[in-house]
Amino acid sequence: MDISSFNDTICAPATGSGGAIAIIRVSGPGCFAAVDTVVRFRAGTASSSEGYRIKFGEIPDVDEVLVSIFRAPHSYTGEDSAEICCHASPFIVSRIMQLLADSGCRAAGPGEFTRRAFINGKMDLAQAEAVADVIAADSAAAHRIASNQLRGQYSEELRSLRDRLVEIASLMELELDFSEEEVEFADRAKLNSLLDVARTEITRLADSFKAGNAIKNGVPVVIAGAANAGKSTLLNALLGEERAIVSDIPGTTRDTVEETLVLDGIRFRFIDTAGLRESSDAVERIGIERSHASMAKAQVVIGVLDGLSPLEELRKACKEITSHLSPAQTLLLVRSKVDAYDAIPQEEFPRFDRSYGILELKYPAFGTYNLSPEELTAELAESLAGYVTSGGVLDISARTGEGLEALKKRLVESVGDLPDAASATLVTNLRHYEALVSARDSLSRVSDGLRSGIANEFLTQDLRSATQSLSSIFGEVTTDDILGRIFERFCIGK
Ligand SMILES: Nc1nc2c(ncn2[C@@H]2O[C@H](COP(=O)(O)OP(=O)(O)OP(=O)(O)O)[C@@H](O)[C@H]2O)c(=O)[nH]1
Ligand SMILES: [Mg+2]
Repeated sequence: MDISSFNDTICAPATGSGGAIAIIRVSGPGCFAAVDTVVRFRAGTASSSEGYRIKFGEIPDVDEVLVSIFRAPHSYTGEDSAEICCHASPFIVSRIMQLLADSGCRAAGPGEFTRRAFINGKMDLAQAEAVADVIAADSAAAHRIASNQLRGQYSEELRSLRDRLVEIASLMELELDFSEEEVEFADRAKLNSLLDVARTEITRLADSFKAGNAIKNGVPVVIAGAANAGKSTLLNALLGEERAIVSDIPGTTRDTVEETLVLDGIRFRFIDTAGLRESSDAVERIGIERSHASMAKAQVVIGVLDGLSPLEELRKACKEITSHLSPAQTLLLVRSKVDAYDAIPQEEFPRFDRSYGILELKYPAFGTYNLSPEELTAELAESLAGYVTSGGVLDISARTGEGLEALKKRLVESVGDLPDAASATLVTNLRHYEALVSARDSLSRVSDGLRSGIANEFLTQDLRSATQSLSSIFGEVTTDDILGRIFERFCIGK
């Protein structure tokens, strides 16, 4: 039985470049006819073969191949499908693709196989998205979350939550139908407690996004600060490689530079940014705008204060950094280049000498060196617009490595305890997170409305929109537009 709702046949290489063997996937109603035109089988044909068979054949002048046969609906897409296994030469792969095209197949776009699997009911939308996550997973925890989602455990949990909301909605709607007779079917107290339970659960799921996203994509840590403060040098020192260009010319970094590093089992995504300063250079200004955008998306911002700049400059830098932060973000302030202090002759530069008027003329940054990290923290408090830098300003030297272990420790602490990916259901997908937040907001309106006695017809609308938000996660309500956006991010052949 062909359950497919598509009438064309698609093909695509399913393996990337490199390796010894390549697989070309074919799916759709014309699949077996096309394969039979292209491949000369040793015995029989694809069209007459049973499903779950592997057949040996030859594509004249191209290659010897093995073809796996899947009959609808028992295939990934739910359609008649075949996988042609050949040698991985780019020439052979493109020649086979050409021959399939000549036999009526169309080259598939990104994610088209999975899109068909979803439309043909082989998996729900959350599972389809998990396919891409399983492929992209590069840590055990990320793999575990994606696998749970692919197996449908995640959808199950959301579906039962959605069903509970449907039940509440039907209780309220029933009451609505009989409103003329002033019948109150739903016990208000019971409704309230049902709503509270659902809202708590949705809030827990929405809140898990921070941890889920940290596991899947890494915790975004932006290194920000004034030009020449030592940001790129710090990135290189953390990574242990010369990733970003470093120079003594302010404005060296123009674009954001990104690299990941696993600390204590947690993946961090470090983003080095262009130094924050007034600039007349158009390209640098674009870079600085990107710095602002990165800072807005960061979970943690490492504010680098140039240890060789006067205190006034550091105050300005703090103001500049905090003006781009929101309360949910963590700020870690570091004073850079402290190795340079040691190079200063003690007799000329007594570190805690408070009568430094003359020295400041000679060394403009003396006011900065002169302060211990605690004193510096206190001096900067006013410029931080209420932000606290946990543990105070940390002295570091990217050159000697001083303070870097302490900085790493603070980074790990700032993330807190990540829930165990094996036991908790974690949300890792931004689309799901947004749907959950919208469901939670709708439910809050319902709860408030119930308490203040708003008419049921207004409340049921909000309840319905909460239900729809949840359903959109596993794709029971969806649009072509949403599907387009989800599947365009897939690789071709999946
Ligand atoms: N002594 C010393 N010098 C450093 C240290 N870190 C950076 N520098 C120097 O400071 C200068 C600027 O360093 P960068 O890392 O390029 O500074 P940046 O903040 O990325 O600068 P922009 O990209 O221009 O904003 C270079 O000459 C570095 O060698 C350090 O820990 N100790
Ligand atoms: Mg730089």
